[in-house]
Amino acid sequence: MAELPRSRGPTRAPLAVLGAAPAFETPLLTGCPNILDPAETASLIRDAMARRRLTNEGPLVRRLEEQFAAFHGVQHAVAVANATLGLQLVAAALNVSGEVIVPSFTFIGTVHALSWIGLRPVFCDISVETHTLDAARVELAVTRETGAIVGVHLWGRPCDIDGIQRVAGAHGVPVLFDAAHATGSAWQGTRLGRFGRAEVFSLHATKSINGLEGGMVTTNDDELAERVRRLRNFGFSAEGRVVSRGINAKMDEFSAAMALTNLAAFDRLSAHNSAIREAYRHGLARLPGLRLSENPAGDVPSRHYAVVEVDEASPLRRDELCRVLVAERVTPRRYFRPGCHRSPPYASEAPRHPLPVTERLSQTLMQLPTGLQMTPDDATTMVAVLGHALEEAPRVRAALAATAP
Ligand code: T4K
Repeated sequence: MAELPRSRGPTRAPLAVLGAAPAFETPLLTGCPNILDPAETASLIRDAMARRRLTNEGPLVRRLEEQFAAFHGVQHAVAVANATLGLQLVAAALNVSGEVIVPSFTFIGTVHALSWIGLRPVFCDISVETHTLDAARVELAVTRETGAIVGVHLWGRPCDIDGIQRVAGAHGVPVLFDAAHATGSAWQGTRLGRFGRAEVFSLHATKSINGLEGGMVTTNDDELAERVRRLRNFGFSAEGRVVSRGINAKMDEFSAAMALTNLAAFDRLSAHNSAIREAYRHGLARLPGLRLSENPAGDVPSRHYAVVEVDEASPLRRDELCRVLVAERVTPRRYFRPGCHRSPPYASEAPRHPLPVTERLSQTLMQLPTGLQMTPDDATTMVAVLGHALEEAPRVRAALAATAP
């Protein structure tokens, strides 16, 4: 961002947007990957290279599947190339057809995955407290065309699993959960992974457990797990015969190496993120109109997501605060604006059901960095910057207007 003329008057607050030096020398990114044990990861990758077993259900992928299943207390964990393909494999394995009830407030990948295989998304609103599917609204969205309900454990927060399953049970439709954000998360004291017909986790580099790219389908259903395994590998059975259609959704050994070492250090990452979140929470509590979004139903163990709610009491809007942070070399994210229903190709059709909470949250939430790239003191500095910006709101707004993006 261009430096602003200091002739606007003395800068009381040290804000880059008002011409001061940025608060951070090194950029802080929301989504910066965590690599918890680079030496062990490199050693596993060297071993894989020495074995020349690089993919197609190698030993590291199998070990990861065992450890992921044990970690989540579920019988089957099937490693896949990414969660997008994982969602498609589960939907295909369950022969889902027709319409799929899904939140609009999610990463576009949830919806693309389903529509790519011919399913028609029906967007449903979320709860303002949890940011996950509102079961009462799901009930209103069910029709004879409904082929499945896909809940998203957004920010690692468990969906209203009971409520959604009750609706699904009453109408005889399967439930799957997009657990892309939810590695390590628990619902009423039990780790996610066993709920619905299957759950699909992401091990993308930006997730709490990073496997470069990757995903994991979990289920307690033996037959479903077997079908997903087959579909993941061109329809080959364990005996090496093609017994159905299939695709290539296999995970490679390097991804498994990275995910294994990160999974082993989950508690360390959790503790680190916990301290960062505490610094955010403590600082934000003193700022008007800003607060760290919490899961009302309890803790989310990965603590990977630091989502800030910016309401009407804030003298600056969410988008203005994001620009203030960018000037300080911090990259916040406005996940998940504008809502999938407003993105092509889905925007061409008006949503069938009202989405007021989705509309509001897509304009007011801001996600801040966490992870090993930073310390709790960095979080405190970031909150101080936000506080200065709010105090100087008229000057900040004028400065931003002068450099409109
Ligand atoms: N369901 C949900 C609810 C999801 O959030 C996602 C994925 C999926 C399903 C599908 O899962 P996968 O098929 O991917 O397994 C990113 C990720 O690509 C995506 O995986 C993730 N959700 C989504 C929330 O975020 P972008 O387009 O926002 O990523 P990008 O490239 O802008 O990076 C985000 C930030 O992370 C930037 O500040 C840069 C930083 N970064 C990123 C990468 C990849 C790094 O510093 N290093 C890196 O290597 O989608």
